[in-house]
Amino acid sequence: MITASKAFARHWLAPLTAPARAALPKAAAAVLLALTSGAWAAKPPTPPTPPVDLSPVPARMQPSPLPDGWEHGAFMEIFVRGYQDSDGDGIGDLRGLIRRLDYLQALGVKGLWLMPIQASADHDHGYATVDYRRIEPQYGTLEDFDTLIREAHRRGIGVVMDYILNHSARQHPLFTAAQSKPDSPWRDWFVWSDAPLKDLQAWTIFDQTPWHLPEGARTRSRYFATFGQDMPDFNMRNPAVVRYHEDSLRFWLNRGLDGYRLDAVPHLIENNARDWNDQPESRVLTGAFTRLIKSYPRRHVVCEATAEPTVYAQPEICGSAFAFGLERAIITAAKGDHEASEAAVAKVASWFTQAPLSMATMLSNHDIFAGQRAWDQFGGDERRYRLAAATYLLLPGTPFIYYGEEIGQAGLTELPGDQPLRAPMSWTAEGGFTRGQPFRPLSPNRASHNAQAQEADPASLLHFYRAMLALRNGQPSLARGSYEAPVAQGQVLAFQREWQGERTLVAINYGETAARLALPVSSEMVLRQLYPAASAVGGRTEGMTGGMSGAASVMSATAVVAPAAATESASASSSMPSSVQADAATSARSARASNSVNNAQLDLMLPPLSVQVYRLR
Ligand SMILES: [Ca+2]
Ligand SMILES: [Ca+2]
Repeated sequence: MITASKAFARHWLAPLTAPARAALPKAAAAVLLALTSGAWAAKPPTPPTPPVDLSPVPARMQPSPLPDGWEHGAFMEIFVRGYQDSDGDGIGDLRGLIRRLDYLQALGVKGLWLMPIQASADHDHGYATVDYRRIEPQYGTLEDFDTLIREAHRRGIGVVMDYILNHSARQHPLFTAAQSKPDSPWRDWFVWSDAPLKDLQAWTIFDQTPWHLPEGARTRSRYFATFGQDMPDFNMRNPAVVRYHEDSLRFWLNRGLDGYRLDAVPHLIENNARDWNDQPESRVLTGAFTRLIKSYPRRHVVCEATAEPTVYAQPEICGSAFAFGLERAIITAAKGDHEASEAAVAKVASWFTQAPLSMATMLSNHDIFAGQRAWDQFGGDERRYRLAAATYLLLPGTPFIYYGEEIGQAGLTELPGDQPLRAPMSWTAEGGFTRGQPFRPLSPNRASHNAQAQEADPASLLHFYRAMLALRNGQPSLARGSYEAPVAQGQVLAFQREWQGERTLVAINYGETAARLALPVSSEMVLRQLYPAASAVGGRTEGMTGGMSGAASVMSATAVVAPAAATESASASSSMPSSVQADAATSARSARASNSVNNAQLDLMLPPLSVQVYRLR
């Protein structure tokens, strides 16, 4: 256990790494030595004043107001700058986000991932941090943050935020100090080399050298920056740097934050020009940060680890990591281009037979390497869009919806890099994001695809997302259950989920033609249709599949099952044969479409481009 006084000494000594210590007058060194050994007779020397708050932050733990397992609910990834402006300056902010919490609650999300909200230098994505303990002034204040946490919790929603361990902004005051004076106490907080550039040529990261001369450099020392010269890497081998991050992580946890999305963790520590990605040291260090965060009750950690996501999802490293690669397979499966789709269906079906069920899933995010916005990838084909959404929202993993995805928001065109992915959220046909001039153009399809219009239309994409989240929130097996009996049959995917005796079956047909799926099941099984809503049986098929049924697919989607009372009695008596009846609702085009259970075989008829979900028991 670290006492306050020892922590103080440790803290002030920490920045004084070898070269700095050597430069200390002997007397001062003696005093410092006395401090570390716990002798407090001498007065502490006046330490250099840090240009930013580096004070230790002891843990202050409170019980979490969130329910057990909250992190298995769906999250929304939110770019605060682009979500809702509250004061007319054209920039989204925390007060604006607070105003939209009711919308998020009604959608059924259980968690928010906020892209960086700490003070940053880039004035866009926020990954160039200048102060780890201050809210980005354009987004609001600490008080706004506290209100956001309180109001989110009141709605049963947890909040995790981005934390950038690997690097700061070039404008971070510690880096500014470090680059201006080689004898700065913070010089060793970053990574330097005095070697001539020709000796550093072996280093190439993302097709460029990671070694950069500081601005106005008077020496030949270069700093190391994995993600370009604007974001210098911290020296994560320096214990003082690690402590600073630990304290800063606790700073937000103490205020009630529910966890972190840890950015770029395979890049924490580099060994040499060849061994710089995903080094064992980075895994160990990431695991230590995760343990700190999870020492607080019910906190969640999700890592961005493109190198080996399944490894980083292991409990000893992050517990969860984004399942990069799965999003492409899901979108390819849903696009339906025959051969590619079949191979992709097989890949999707087998994914969670290999990967930890705790992984984080998505269709796309704020980075262009993860693909365009889903709307653009599907060229506006909403039927296929829905199949992709259903797939990742019903598979294992914690799904992360990218803001605007639930209304089919289109990306921008003709902007560089990944800016097209981060337009303001389309709240109304006019935009509804700001009463001022938005910081970036609005989405081109906002007239038809905005939250207000879709709220009013029960057949909209927004209502489809709500229906999928209602399934997850109503059936624990879909949120946190096992992954069993995966089937990839041509363009049909089926799988089962089980949690504490509740078993669900999901079947998705990505093909343009109806498909029959025969599944072996227990002879005592009782089947209850959860989606499309059983109440729609016998009604028009349009709408039953959430609007996916076009004219070509007017064919019965019905399954069907004994009435609830018969269902109960059947399950109560194992000697009775399954009572599931194929009460085939028929359509003009197909009188044969029906689902049935016979002799331990379940026959499902799947209309084209459809999703069916059943409860089995
Ligand atoms: Ca604003
Ligand atoms: Ca690094």
